Amino acid sequence: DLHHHHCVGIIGAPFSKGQKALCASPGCVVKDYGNLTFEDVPNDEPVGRLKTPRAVGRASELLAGAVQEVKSHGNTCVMLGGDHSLAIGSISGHAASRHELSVLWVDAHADINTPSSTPTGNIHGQPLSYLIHELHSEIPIIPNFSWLKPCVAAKDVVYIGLRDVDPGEHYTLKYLGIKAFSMTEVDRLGIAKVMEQTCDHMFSKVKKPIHLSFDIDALDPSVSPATGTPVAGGLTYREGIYITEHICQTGLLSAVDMVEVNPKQGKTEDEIKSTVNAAVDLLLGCFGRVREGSHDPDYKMPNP
Ligand code: 4U7
Ligand code: MN
Ligand code: MN
Ligand code: MN
Repeated sequence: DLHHHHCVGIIGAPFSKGQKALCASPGCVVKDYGNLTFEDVPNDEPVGRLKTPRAVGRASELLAGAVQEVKSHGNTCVMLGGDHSLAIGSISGHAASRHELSVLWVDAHADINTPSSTPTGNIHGQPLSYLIHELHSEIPIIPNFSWLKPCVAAKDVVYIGLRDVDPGEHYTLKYLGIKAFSMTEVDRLGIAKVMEQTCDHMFSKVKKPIHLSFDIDALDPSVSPATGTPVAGGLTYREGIYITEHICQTGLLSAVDMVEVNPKQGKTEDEIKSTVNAAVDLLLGCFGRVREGSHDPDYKMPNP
């Protein structure tokens, strides 16, 4: 059955309580797994500083199951968010089917606050602290999170695009020695060297499947303004596309999150269009669209 071989499975995850996108058809088979429905969780009072923890825990568990299903069919998984707290579910579900993963986190933010270091209480600024083994002792018992187990090693995480990192996050990055290419490194090295070094780091031992978690706010707000926490000085459209083309060429891309695309944050129709367009083009880059163009092996020139 066509739909169960080498195809891309798309899950819509319109969830925004840890703080929607559309897709054009790329040159591969796409199976739409539909949108998940997230029910409201009543009486979702803060736990410590965490806002709406029960809703986030429930949504993440549901998404983890959906991602696991897509992976069990052998498909590459695309999750369209929704906010970045969804990566808790997406990466957990991916890891459940694939053992060891490399995680490439493309974001203006490090999203590695712990429930105690968070300045805002928003869980979309914390997903990596729930997922990384080395941070396990920082995570308290939280309602609706009991299903969750850390599943990623600190050495298997690489960041690109950082430019708004909180003190507690910076401490954690240094303490755990996590590989990070902030915008300073992108400026210094250029995106081609950044991607070379990213892959050197990810493939230093064995070739693990790649989980690409792409927060649209990694791009400059002039390109993708329709997002909740824009930060000046981001990646250009071209640098973003280069990242996806390079990751596609490794042949190891196994799951993608495209998150923090939020049409409600667009001030004009053009702002929304530009943001959604960028997200679509990044996904097409992930699945083989190349800027030099391409043609099928059996392509015939039309008769003159
Ligand atoms: B996103 C922040 F304090 N660090 O923790 C926090 F600046 O998924 C922002 O990357 C988090 O968009 C941004 O709330 C989360 C804040
Ligand atoms: Mn971000
Ligand atoms: Mn993020
Ligand atoms: Mn954001």
